[in-house]
Order: sequence, then C-alpha cells, then structure tokens
Amino acid sequence: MTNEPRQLTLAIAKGRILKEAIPLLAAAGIVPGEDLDRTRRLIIPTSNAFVRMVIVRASDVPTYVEYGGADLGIVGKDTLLEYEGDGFYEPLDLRIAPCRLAVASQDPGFAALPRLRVATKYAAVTRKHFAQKGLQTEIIKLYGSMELAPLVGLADCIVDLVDTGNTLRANGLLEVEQICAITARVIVNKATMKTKHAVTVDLLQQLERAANGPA
Ligand code: PRT
Ligand code: MG
Repeated sequence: MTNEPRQLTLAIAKGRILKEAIPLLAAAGIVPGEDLDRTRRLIIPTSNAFVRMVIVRASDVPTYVEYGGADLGIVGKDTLLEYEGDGFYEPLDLRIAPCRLAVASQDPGFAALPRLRVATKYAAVTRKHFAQKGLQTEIIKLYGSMELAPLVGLADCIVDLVDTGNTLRANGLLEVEQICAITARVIVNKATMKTKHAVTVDLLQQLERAANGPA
C-alpha cells in the first residue's frame, strides 16, 4: 500500500467550531497557509503538505464528507443528529464547542398543553424527543433566533443549543429539560478510510493527541 494517495481535504464548519478548531489543528501541526479573515480562496493549503482545508456552513459539512468532496470534516454533533445520511464514520470527539440541546419555555407547565408547538432548527431530534415521551408536537421550523418564538406567541417552547444559559435568561426563558450534550466531532468519508488509510489514521491520531491536550 505504499502508493496510496495521501492528499486529504478537511471540511470545517465556519463560526465558533472553526474558531475553536484552529488552536487544536495548530497543536496537530496544521496551520492555514492564508489569513482566514481576509482570504477569498475557498481551498486553503496548510503547513501540512498532505492536508488542505475548506470552510463551509455547518450543515454542509456532512454532505461534503458523505459524497467525497472532503475526506474529513469537523462539525457539531447537533448537525450530525439532524443529518439524514450516514455515509461517513464518526471516529473522534474533539470536545470543542461544547453545549447542550435543551427544551426551554417561559412556562414550566407547558408540557401539559394538548398539542405542543415547538420552534426549532432541529426538527428531527425534536420530533423524536417528544415522541419518546408520548407527546404530540407541531414543529415550527426556524433557522435562527429560536428564543424569540415563545416571546411572540409563535411557539409554546423551543429546542435549541444552550451554553452558558445567558441567552435564555436574557429573554425570560427557563431551561426545562436537557436532551443531549453536544461537542464537535471528526467525521471521515468511508472510501477515504480504505483508499487513504495510513495518512487518515495518522491525522486522526494527531488530532486525538491535540484534543487530549498537553499531558
Ligand atoms: O448560521 P449558524 O448559526 O447555523 O452557524 P454559524 O456559522 O453562526 O456557526 P456558530 O458559530 O453559531 O456555531 C454553530 C455550532 O457551534 C453549532 O452547530 C454547535 O455545534 C456549536 N455551538 C456550541 C453552539 C453553541 N455552543 C451555542 N451556544 N452554537 C450555537 N450556540 C448559540 C445558541 O443557539 C444560543 O442562541 O448561542 C446561544 C446560546 O449561548 P448561551 O451561552 O447564551 O447559552
Ligand atoms: Mg450562529
């Protein structure tokens, strides 16, 4: 297997995951070859000759990796839980960008309502969560600022990511239930794991060491 291809493309979710991934990648010897705040290039070479990166919307990371547009991806577990396909492996928890998916409401008694209106970006997780509790829900799909929905009477509760809880508090919402803990994960294209095995396993080990931090 000495002639395995060795070039890897790493897709990273823009925003806070990218921000938290940068120091971790640096510890793994991967430093972007361009200033990410300034460059208009979409494919960015790195200090590791075998690794280049692409920075895309979180919800696009699994798509790139499943279809081989990228060999590996770094993306939140929240995005993976909502993604329909499963055409990739999820070998590593980087433990960055930690938060939780939670139910929040103005009224802690909201669950007694006959048909709950739940505003969320996370329709699949939400439907499953309330179905397991035997509760009928009407999902109101939003793409941002979920916290606003109960305040204007659009929903009885929300399912959203919570970190410090400051956003909920600032809007008079209570965290009534935690659904699951969320961190950023590394995903790997299934074919890459076979055809670029050595270089991929090597990169995963470096990332794992970086994630575990200085001993
Ligand atoms: O456009 P979109 O918001 O989808 O993406 P983005 O490019 O703005 O990315 P960004 O920076 O929002 O990052 C999204 C990813 O970061 C998520 O997929 C999570 O995996 C992870 N993450 C970790 C978070 C949070 N923590 C978090 N607190 N994503 C969002 N938040 C939001 C939350 O939705 C709420 O509005 O921050 C607010 C709550 O924060 P606290 O600290 O007030 O509780
Ligand atoms: Mg955001």
